Amino acid sequence: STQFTNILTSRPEPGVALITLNRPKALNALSSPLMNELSQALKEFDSDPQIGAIVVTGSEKAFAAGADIKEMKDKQFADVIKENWLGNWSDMTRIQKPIIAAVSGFALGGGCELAMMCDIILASPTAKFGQPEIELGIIPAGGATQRLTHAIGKSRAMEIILTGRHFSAQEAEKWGLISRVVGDGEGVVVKEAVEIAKTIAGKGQIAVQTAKETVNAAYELSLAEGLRLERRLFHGLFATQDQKEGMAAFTEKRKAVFTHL
Ligand code: CO8
Repeated sequence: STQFTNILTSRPEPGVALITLNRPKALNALSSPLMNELSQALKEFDSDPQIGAIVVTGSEKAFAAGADIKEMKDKQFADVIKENWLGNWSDMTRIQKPIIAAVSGFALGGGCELAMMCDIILASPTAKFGQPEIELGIIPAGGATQRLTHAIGKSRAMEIILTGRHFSAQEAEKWGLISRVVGDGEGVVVKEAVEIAKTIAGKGQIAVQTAKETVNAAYELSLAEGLRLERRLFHGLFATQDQKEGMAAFTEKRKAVFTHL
């Protein structure tokens, strides 16, 4: 597979891909080269039939401290328009397989937004989230005004985005931004994320990807449209071998062996 310089990739368990952001000297600032590599790795794992779920993590000190400020500071309007700068950030939202963020240390600006593009967020107690863009004279641009507001509500999102203050893993858990705070330290949170990914990878991939699509539709559609999509996709799963196998295994009191067909 492809050689990367700003990220590391591995397969820690059957069915699980692990992507580690790896610019330690810049606290994993999300430079364009890093984001291009992340996009490419995500797409490769998404189309790899051996992989059922993906974990994205950083280091003990930083998940990611945001977009690369040194890269963007001298950019002009004409530059950012013509190169559609950061346009590939939304690539992550088009990945079909579940993505789990394992967050330790700083998840700021684009780093917090990257975590929010994932499907599940786990954090170690040392994680520090925030949207400090206001300190730089800009606003968030990787989705925080929308996704953070949906996740934690208007008043909290306004406070976080307008003051730029950091918030803790415990606050993130209490507010419903993350699933839960896990253990102490990067190693523990990554291990737990890999365990969840392994569990998901053991299910039928068609049902998993359909479930992800349907949950995400809750952010886009009216209730009536969302329920209709859910029902129709549910009906569609009766055309899969995995549905036949899953229900046969239940009645025969054995573990299902999904073939993703
Ligand atoms: N960009 C570039 N370099 C960075 C960044 C960054 N975001 N964050 C840290 N670094 C670098 C520092 O410059 C420093 O490098 P050097 O040693 O060469 O000076 C190194 O990382 C270590 O950083 P510090 O010395 O500052 O470490 P501290 O432990 O003292 O502080 C902090 C850690 C609090 C995380 C601090 O580094 C900080 O505040 N960083 C900036 C955080 C920030 O403002 N992030 C938001 C950036 S704006 C953004 O993300 C917009 C997203 C747009 C997305 C659009 C999608 C379409």
